[in-house]
Amino acid sequence: MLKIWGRNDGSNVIKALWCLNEIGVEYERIDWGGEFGGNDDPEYRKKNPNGRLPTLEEEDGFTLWESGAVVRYLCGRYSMGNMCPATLRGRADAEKWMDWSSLNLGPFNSVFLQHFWRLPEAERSQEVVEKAIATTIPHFDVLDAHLADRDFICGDRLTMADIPAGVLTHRWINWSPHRPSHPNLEAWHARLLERKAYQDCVVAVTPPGP
Ligand SMILES: N[C@@H](CCC(=O)N[C@@H](CS)C(=O)NCC(=O)O)C(=O)O
Repeated sequence: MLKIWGRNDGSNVIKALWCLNEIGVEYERIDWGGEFGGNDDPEYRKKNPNGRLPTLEEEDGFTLWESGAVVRYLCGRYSMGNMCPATLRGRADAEKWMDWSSLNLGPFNSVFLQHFWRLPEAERSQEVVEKAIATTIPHFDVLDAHLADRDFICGDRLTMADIPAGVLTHRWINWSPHRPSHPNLEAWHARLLERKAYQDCVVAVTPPGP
């Protein structure tokens, strides 16, 4: 059976898990990293030399790391023409939004986790969090405008394009209570909330915010 190495609450692991749950592929998840440790285990490093999560492993020994690559692979393998758009241009468009989301919406997630949960209390700074919010707002302005005339990022159905943004938007909405209103983004998030896979893999494991 396909394996995913990684604790179930890491934002990058969640991308792979939500994707697998959406496409209905059975998998085994191994608690790894974070409080479970194991990232420096030499056998694990053979699978993923970065010692990070997630790592996908198939029965024949094929391994893959880097969450965006894992999501693309899963959608291409198990959901071509659905989660993975069938045309080259459709796929490029979805991949564009996947990369854009991780690059632009991801840093707020890291800053918040550090300054709300992980750093010793004396080193936490609300100012740093506020700066990360201010830097991230223009990116959400872009996504909000894009969603004005479509239900999902690539059109009328969920695709792999929604995965990284969907994971990071749930954190944004829960962790930045004073953010500006983004009605199209919020409507899209509400549509994601209707999905069991999103509830199970994203909502259920998102740490609470302020
Ligand atoms: N760019 C990588 C980042 C991987 C990454 O940093 N993952 C986090 C978890 S979300 C991690 O491994 N953290 C160390 C740990 O949890 O032990 C990806 O998207 O897969």
